[in-house]
Amino acid sequence: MGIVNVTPDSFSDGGEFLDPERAVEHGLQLAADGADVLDIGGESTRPGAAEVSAEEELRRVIPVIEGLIAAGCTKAISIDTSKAAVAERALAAGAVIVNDVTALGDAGMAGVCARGSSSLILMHMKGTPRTMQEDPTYDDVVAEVREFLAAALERAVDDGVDEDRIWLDPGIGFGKTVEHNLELIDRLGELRSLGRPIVLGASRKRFIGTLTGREVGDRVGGTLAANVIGVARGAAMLRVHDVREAREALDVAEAILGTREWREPWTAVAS
Ligand code: PMM
Repeated sequence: MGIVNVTPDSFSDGGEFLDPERAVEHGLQLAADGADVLDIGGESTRPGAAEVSAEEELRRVIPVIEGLIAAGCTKAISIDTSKAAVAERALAAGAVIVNDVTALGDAGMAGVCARGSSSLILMHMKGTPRTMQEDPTYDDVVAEVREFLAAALERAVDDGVDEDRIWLDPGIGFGKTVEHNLELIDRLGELRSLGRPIVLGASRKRFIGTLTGREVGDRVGGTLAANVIGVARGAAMLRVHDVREAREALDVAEAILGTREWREPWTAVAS
């Protein structure tokens, strides 16, 4: 999953692709680089980020979705939003996946996904982007994240979302210390027992900067290590900025580790 952030303030690429034409161009490049999915986001979720209105989010993302489709993009388009109204319009414009970092924080979200027959990514976050990095604590981070995702999965299914279309994400960096992030990646396999494929979003995140001393645009080496270990522990999709490098690392990792066990259901959803 390649990231297209249409925001002025995302932590790693804020402001770079605010112009729809540049965002479309970037998305097409990520597709050419080997992304299966393009994740279009109009609201930054970095720690401390301010909220954005639905109107502003729509103004940012809809032209990009429409532009990608008009340009002949055949990759699955994902809308990174926590607002049901934005998801609904994005699905109508051609998106097929809703990436909800609040895991149904908006009560209308599951209904929109059910009606639109979209896939749905449910992510764990402790608190809100404004508060999440204020001393997050857990007894057992993996157990708590697992419990949260199990409850979100149940709610989504109760609200009519097809269980086969749901993906789960531990939310690296969302209310977690460096140690929490490392433990979640190392014990990612424990989330597999929920029976749904796992998405991992570690790309360029702060814990990688802490460990390597690198600035945000210079974290591809650390990102690849996190992603390859994530795949070895059972991640089925990687949300990344640097698609070409991730694809190459995955090709080699998968050649070593064997078959792409979760790829089949994904292909069925995307086509
Ligand atoms: N991280 C960010 C935004 N959206 N969605 C999912 N499913 N998982 C993530 O880890 C995730 C996300 C923040 O990163 P960005 O500002 O680079 O988009």
